[in-house]
Amino acid sequence: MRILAIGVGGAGSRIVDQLYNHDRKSSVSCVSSIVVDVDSNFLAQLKYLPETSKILFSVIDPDVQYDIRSTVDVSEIMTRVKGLDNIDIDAIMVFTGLGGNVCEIVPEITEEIRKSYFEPVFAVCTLPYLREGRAVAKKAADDIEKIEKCVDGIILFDNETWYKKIKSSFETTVNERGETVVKPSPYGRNMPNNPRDIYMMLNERIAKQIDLLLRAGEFDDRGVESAQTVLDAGEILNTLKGNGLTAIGYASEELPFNLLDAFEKWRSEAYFAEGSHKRATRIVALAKQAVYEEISVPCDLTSADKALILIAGPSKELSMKGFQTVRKWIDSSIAGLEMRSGDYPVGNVRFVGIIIMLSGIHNIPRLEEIRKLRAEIEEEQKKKEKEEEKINRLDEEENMVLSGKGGGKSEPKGNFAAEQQQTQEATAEDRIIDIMAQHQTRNQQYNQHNPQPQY
Ligand SMILES: Nc1nc2c(ncn2[C@@H]2O[C@H](COP(=O)(O)OP(=O)(O)OP(=O)(O)O)[C@@H](O)[C@H]2O)c(=O)[nH]1
Ligand SMILES: [Mg+2]
Repeated sequence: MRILAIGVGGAGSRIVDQLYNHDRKSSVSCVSSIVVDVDSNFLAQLKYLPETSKILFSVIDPDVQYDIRSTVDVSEIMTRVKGLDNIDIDAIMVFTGLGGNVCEIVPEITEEIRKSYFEPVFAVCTLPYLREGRAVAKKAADDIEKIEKCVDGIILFDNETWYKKIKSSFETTVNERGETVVKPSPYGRNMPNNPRDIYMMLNERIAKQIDLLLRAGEFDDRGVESAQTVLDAGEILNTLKGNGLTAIGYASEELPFNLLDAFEKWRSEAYFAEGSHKRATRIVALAKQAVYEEISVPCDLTSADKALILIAGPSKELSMKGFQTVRKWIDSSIAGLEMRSGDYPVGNVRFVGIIIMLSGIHNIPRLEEIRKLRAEIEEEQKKKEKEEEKINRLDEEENMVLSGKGGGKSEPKGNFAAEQQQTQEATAEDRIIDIMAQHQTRNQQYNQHNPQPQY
């Protein structure tokens, strides 16, 4: 499957950069890339993309609030996109980080693309980390709703989940000799401290998942053996299309190198029966891992409308029994009725891999969490507005009272002034009474209740 990949903003550009790297390493090219950002440093830091794939719309200082619509020229993006080799693309994918500023331009870009291309447009979006705070979460929740309206589907990747996952893969353990050792991780030797290096790890994961999806059915002559069920690009696109949010799970297992492979024909039947059971359970275990552990965004499988399953590896390792069990499991679990599946027997690899794509998912706990944070902010905002309204009303009433225009129950301001004056007069009167009292004889004591002096 061939795509036009457009990276928008820092996250989008970095992911497309890594996707481009996967693509150029492979013998079949599946991606035409272009990236757009307002930060020249970030564009310069991209490792793999050629300069011709980068579009910069400069702002004086990206850290200072800028207006994205007046900064990015969508027609310029379109001119550059049309200059790419897009003749045989099957889809357009826009990559972006939800919660960022540049990602706000995605609906405009999509709208322009639709004027020139009839291929479906998908977005690949990252959800922010929890620690980025409620304002970013709120923006991400708003962004996703705006983007959802203008694309044919969104593939979600949760930064928070994958950050935790990668971090825990580096956890230390104590060995038999009581020494603290770092557990080997498939992501590298050590967990980096630099956020940019952590993003690299996350982006590598996203790029790999998307790359595998694109490559389904695009193996070169050296690789493909005869497949039992083949899926083409159209079926992948149909699973994604018109169906809201999609999660992609991918799990693989390296096959142990076995010298006895060479003497396969002399092995006993019992050996093969045992091996067949092992191969079937491996496929089922990998499928569970793909859905529950290695998924781009954790979600409720039973809330999905559609699913797609692909298994790949050397044909003798792809157990049809295992494959059927997985198909039955997914088919009976998802809410919808559409399920597609295919196998790609590849001769020259030493791994078995499985991709499970779930689309039209209605229950994504991380998204719910982000929406809850937005609801909290909105609730607080409403409360604040109500309080401000109350204060304003009181101020208004006070002003009316002061200007003497008030009526109804509230005390008119004029009266208040008169009352103040009266109080002042009363205080003066009290003082005179006091003085008089001091100079009066006992008989002449002034009685407040009967102001007639008593002689
Ligand atoms: N997976 C991944 N996520 C990223 C990366 N960079 C940023 N993010 C996430 O994406 C969100 C948006 O960040 P950017 O894409 O850098 O933002 P932007 O659209 O360029 O806009 P600015 O905020 O103006 O830089 C962030 O809040 C992060 O959650 C990255 O390289 N990889
Ligand atoms: Mg940026």
